Amino acid sequence: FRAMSDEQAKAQTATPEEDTIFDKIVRGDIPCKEVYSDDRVLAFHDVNPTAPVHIIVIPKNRDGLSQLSKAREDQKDLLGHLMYVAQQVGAKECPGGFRVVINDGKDGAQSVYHLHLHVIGGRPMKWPPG
Ligand code: D5M
Repeated sequence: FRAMSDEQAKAQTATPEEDTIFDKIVRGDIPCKEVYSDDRVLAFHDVNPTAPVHIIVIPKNRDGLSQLSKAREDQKDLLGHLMYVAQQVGAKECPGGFRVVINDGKDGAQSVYHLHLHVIGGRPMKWPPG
């Protein structure tokens, strides 16, 4: 019971600067199905796929990039690299086309506060998204 209370208290005070599940994946503390890795970026299959292909692309070093709206000017090169990796992964896994999504904040339905691009495909997408 004590542990549960601690966990609940932690959820109440969680800030975007705290460790996320993606930090644990980068460190290798929890496993992922990796599809791409380099010195700055990691891509892996989403654990809860919304389409036949659903890949998450993240910066290995979060460095304050909890969400897109927190991006700094000195991170523009990293943002470009993330999109380039998304393109490479998408073109390889989804030759018929794909979608790249970044959810930002509460209204954007963001759940993990470590910037990530969703690469989604393998079926025709609908528009507009919900
Ligand atoms: O999307 C966060 C996404 O992260 C969501 O699609 C599930 C995915 N996710 C959460 N935990 C894991 C693990 N452990 N492995 C792989 N994928 C994971 P958001 O845009 O924040 O709503």
